[in-house]
Order: sequence, then structure tokens, then C-alpha cells
Amino acid sequence: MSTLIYILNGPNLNLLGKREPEIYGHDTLDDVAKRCEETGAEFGLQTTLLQSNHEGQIIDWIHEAREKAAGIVINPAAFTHTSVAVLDALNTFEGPVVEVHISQVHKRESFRHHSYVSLRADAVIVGCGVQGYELAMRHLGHVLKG
Ligand code: CA2
Repeated sequence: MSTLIYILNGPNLNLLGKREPEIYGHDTLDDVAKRCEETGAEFGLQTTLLQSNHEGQIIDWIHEAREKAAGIVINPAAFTHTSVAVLDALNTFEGPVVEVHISQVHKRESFRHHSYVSLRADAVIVGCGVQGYELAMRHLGHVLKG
């Protein structure tokens, strides 16, 4: 069985740590990748962190995960609130899915309060900053490795 976790990130998250630190903090996506790799290793899990500004690319990676990954951590960014296509792709994935949002979306604009992805996610982590990714990895460690 695969021990690989896909960590997928949506539009503008390539700017993490470089803009709007008051909302998203100072850590970069490379820092997140390193932390997830370390947390995964505690559970014998490997990680691949990917980011795209393009909806179709994220969908292609979800399809790839069907063959290669035991679980998915996903921060779909703005696609969270708009994309039935990302939801449909996640519905074809058989393993556990954890949705992560760095900011506390429910304290923000009302359009951020609804998530299509939450209709599929097995767990949702919101407002814990980039630590949310580590918590997601820890959760998948427990679910997949007992
Ligand atoms: O809180 C989150 O993680 C979000 O998924 C982030 C999205 C936003 O559209 C969601 O409502 C909540 C935005 C990602 C933008 O990322 C940036 C990071 C640094 C600087 C600028 C944008």
C-alpha cells in the first residue's frame, strides 16, 4: 500500500510568507513542505507538496493521487469557494482527504464561509496558521498507520 501523501495547494499560495503576513504568517510553502515531510516521517509517510494557480492542474494532480497516494491534504485556496470541479475530482479519490485553511475563514468575508470541498473532506482544519498542515499530517498518520 502507498505511504505517499499529496499536499495540494491552490491559487496564490506560492506567495505564502512573501505577502500579507498579518493574515497568512511568515512561513513559505517550502517551510510547510519541510515541516510536513518531518511530521510524515514520524509515521512512515512520505509527502509531495504541489501548488498551482490553475484549477485543471489541481484536478490532474487529484487524478494522479488516485494511483499514487494514500491520502490528500488540500488547501484549495479560492477554489474552495467556487469549484464543483475540484469537489468532483476529490469524490473519485478513495483515501482520506483533509482540507486545510491557514486563516480562520469563518471570521472573514461571508463568501469564504462556504466550502464545496468540505462536502468531501473527512476532516477540516481552519485558522491554525501553517501549523494546520502539520496537524493534517498527524491526523493522516493516525488514520493510516493507527
Ligand atoms: O486561509 C486559507 O488558507 C485560504 O484557503 C487562503 C486563500 C483564500 O482565498 C481562502 O478563502 C482561505 C487565499 C490564498 C492566498 O494566499 C496568499 C498567501 C500569501 C500572500 C497572499 C496570498
